[in-house]
Amino acid sequence: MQIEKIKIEEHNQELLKAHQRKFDFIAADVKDVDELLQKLIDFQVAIPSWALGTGGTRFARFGGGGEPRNLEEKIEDIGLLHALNKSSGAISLHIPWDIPENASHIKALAAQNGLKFDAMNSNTFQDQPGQEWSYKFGSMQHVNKAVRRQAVEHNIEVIRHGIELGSESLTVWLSDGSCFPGQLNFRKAFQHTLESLQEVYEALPADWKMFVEYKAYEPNFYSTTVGDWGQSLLYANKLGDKAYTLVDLGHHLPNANIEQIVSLLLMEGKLGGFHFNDSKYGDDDLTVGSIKPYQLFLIFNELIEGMDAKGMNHATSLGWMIDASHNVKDPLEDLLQSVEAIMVTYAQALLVDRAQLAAAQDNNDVVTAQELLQQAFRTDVRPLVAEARRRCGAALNPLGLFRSEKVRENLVRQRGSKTVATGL
Ligand code: AFD
Ligand code: MN
Ligand code: MN
Repeated sequence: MQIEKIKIEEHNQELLKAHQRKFDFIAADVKDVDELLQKLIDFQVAIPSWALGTGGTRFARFGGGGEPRNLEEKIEDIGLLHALNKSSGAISLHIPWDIPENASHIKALAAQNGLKFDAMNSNTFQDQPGQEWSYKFGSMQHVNKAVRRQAVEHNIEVIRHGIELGSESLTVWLSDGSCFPGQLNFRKAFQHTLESLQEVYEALPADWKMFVEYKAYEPNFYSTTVGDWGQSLLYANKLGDKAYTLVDLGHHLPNANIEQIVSLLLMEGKLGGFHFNDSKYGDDDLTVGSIKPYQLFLIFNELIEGMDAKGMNHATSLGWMIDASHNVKDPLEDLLQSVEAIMVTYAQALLVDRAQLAAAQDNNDVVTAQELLQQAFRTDVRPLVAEARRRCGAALNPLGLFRSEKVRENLVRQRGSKTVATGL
């Protein structure tokens, strides 16, 4: 299904008057409003192929209808999102779930939908049918060289698929670790993992990046071999210039100061990619901004501060992606909410008066520093985000149009009520 341009125009026309009033109100207070809007227009967040269907927990999965049955339909769904918000112009694939049968056809289909191929994701946390060696006791960390070899070859295979599609990065998330004390020799596990990553790194094309994602726990509950940003940074530093740390918001221990992590990784030139989601307890994969919006704002504040300090481009220097799972919501509606939350928070962080904040910090004026941050956070920037969308042909209210156009009902009619997306 596609949303015609004319539908978006009609929708915008209907909302225009009320929107204009709210936009004029906030625009009057913003310095260089056109420059800010251009930054919002340029900012794109990749959608992972695995977030388009209903996820599940280890207890149950309550599937919804009309979910994409193949890679073509996943691209079609992200094309829909992108038509509505013009902020989700990229797809991130997971191999083997999304192996393209005909790469040039898939590439053309993505281009038709205005989509690029973001980072490729490898999978050595599951055994696939017909696979020779099991990953039960890890992949790149494994005591058996043959298992490590298999994991390395899989990652090289993923790079090959990515080259065909025009992707430029590989994200490696390893579930490797141990469930019980004594199970693993930590040093050996690290060395094996490093050697395996080095072999994959050797296979990276010159213009590619490798993102090493860390996670504190789960599925292993005693130790994880890439367990935190320190370990990820160790690997990335040892691998070389093309290797970076990837921060997934749900992969920290409770109350970790993620904004500080982000700041220091940027300082070291080693922050490469970002996975957005929200959580209350762990890797909950909930809608961005649904639980801790102030934390997200503080993270964005450091992202902008750190990127500006290095002259980085907000839109293109880092790999931005949503990494979420939807158990009770319509996945597409949830993704629209997540993208909106990201754009709102980015806009708020752009409003922070950096010169005044630096002066307050230099004067140890703690009160002013807090006022400056909260002034930006408490500003309702939604009309700015909506205006950026309107200016590039997207909908003033993407979620509203999704519902009034009965997108889900149409997808259920086309695809059926009991479809399951590959990988879920
Ligand atoms: C994991 C990680 C990682 C991985 C994904 C697989 O966040 O990004 O690729 O889930 O579904 O928790
Ligand atoms: Mn992730
Ligand atoms: Mn995760």
